[in-house]
Amino acid sequence: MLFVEANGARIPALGLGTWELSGRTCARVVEQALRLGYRHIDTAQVYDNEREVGDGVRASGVRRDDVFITTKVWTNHFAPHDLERSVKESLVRLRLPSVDLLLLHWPNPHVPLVETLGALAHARRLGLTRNIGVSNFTVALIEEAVAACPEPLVCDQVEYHPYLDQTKVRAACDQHGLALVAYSPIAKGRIKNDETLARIGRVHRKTAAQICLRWLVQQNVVAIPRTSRVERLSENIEIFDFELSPDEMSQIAALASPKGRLTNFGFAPKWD
Ligand code: 1BO
Repeated sequence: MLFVEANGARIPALGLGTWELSGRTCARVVEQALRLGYRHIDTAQVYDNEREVGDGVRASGVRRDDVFITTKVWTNHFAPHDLERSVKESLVRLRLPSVDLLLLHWPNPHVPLVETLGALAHARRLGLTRNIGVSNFTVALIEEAVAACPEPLVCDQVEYHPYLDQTKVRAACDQHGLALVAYSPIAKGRIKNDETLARIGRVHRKTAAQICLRWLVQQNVVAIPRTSRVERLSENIEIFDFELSPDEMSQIAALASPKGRLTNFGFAPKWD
């Protein structure tokens, strides 16, 4: 497993995303993923599956210290007094004393960012999390957050896959030492029948999804694909035994389109 280093954090380059996984399926997939060698699990308060993630981690038998666990604070808990309480509730659901990474899930323009970041940093100082970061932040918001946060931020988690150009966010992350963590890294399955990825896959004897994930980790990006199917868990992790050429990397980057974004809620910020 490769790691991405970011402002003191060491994040496994491939993780399991759990958005839209629930109940027994979620616990079973987390357990299987850890048995297969995954060492990074991503959850969030709003996914309503922190309890099942905790169940899966315990059932796997993998030592807590060997797993990197992220959760995210939902935007209705951004007021400073509320953030700490909500994180403690997440930890009760996960049945853990702390997480490895705690993120602000989406920007919330109704609460001053400086106050929320102060509360996030305080949660770190209390030992509720080892690292802090943000998610769905634009370049302007990254700049504002880095300037206002009393503790180093280690990542921005955003949608990223070959159909969505994230050059500007990547550059801002690089400039400030943040890792870019990619959610929906295989574009919710839309890459499956992509001609370019399939052609490159034939050269390396890999699937389109494996080519796509390799393309991300080869840019020093962390990818957190989600799946509920055990065979896909194995497929997604078998990306560390080959390398894409610079020309193949460019061919994949050229697939980006202005209509590539798949997650765009009404409360989303104005994207770069
Ligand atoms: C509302 C969830 C978006 C991805 O984490």
